[in-house]
Amino acid sequence: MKRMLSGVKPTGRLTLGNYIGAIRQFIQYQDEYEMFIFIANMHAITIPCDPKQLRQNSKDMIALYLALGLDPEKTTLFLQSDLPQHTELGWIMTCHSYMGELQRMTQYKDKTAKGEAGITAGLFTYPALMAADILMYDADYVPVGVDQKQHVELARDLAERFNHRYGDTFVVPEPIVQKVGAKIMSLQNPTKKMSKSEDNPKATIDLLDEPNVARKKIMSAVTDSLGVIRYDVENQPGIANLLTILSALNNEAIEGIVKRYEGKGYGELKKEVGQTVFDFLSDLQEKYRAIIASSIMDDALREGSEKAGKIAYKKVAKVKRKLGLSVVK
Ligand code: ATP
Ligand code: LTN
Repeated sequence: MKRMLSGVKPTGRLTLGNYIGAIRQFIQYQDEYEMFIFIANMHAITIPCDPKQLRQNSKDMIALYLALGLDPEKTTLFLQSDLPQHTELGWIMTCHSYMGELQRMTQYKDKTAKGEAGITAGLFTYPALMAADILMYDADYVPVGVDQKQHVELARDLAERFNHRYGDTFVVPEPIVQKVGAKIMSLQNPTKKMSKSEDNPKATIDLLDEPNVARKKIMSAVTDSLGVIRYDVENQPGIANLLTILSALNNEAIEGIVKRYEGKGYGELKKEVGQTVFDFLSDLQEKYRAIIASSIMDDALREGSEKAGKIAYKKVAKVKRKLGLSVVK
């Protein structure tokens, strides 16, 4: 079975966009691949973080992943900071990355270009840590958003460089960039992506939003004045967005929904989308609360870090041997 790995940064609350665009696919992939999913909290601290918030975000993320259907029997789930091998291999990767390579990484480049103050050295070297996260587990595939593709490519280069210098050590990973198609847009500006770092709370549906509040957000979503229900992203992005959400949550083809709404008004469509989101969140949050109240999360993390830890321990030992860092055989 091929291996797949992905990390999620606990830097905010998960949105309906994150679920429909990414998490839903992870959950499908766990049947096809040997999956590793970890909370990339060592990456989160590359920018200032409130400790309480970081802890809460990490917990919520794990509980939500489990509530959404990530199965710890199939997926190895762990917290990056629980395994010191990540930072150990991260340092080794830093020592094999060139300044020029890291300077070309867009995330760092954009921030420096904007003249942002307080950029840490961690933000600069973070792609080397990400390469370590991936190479540690010999991942064949790494599903990421477009913005992260460049980092997976660095991991490929580092794997090849290391294998070439010291002999076969790492699997060269391949990025899998999610097909757009289910891109969920802001409810207030439907030409912009729904994003967890959005300031206007009315634009975004958090997976932990009170279901009634979420319903209201749908009811007040920005649409248009054309008055016809069609899937037309160009001219009716708000309606197209509502249709996409409904189609994703109900597993119903958009064409079918459009047919059902022939001759009907926006109010009716919003009512159904609102109710669907309400039901989805109510069910999800019930599961989330049960998970928070149980020991499921602790058990999943313990088992996950035990399994990942064994692989990580072996990999780092091998790398140290190759580098001449270990003296005893
Ligand atoms: P930020 O606001 O910090 O950029 P984000 O909400 O855009 O965060 P990311 O952490 O960058 O989310 O992305 C996590 C995953 O969720 C990625 O695979 C990304 O493609 C997907 N994703 C994020 N927002 C959406 C969206 N609105 N529609 C579809 N997929 C999304
Ligand atoms: N950098 C990624 C999170 C991340 C990751 C990884 C993703 C850290 N390590 C390894 C895939 C594989 C982000 O900011 N979303």
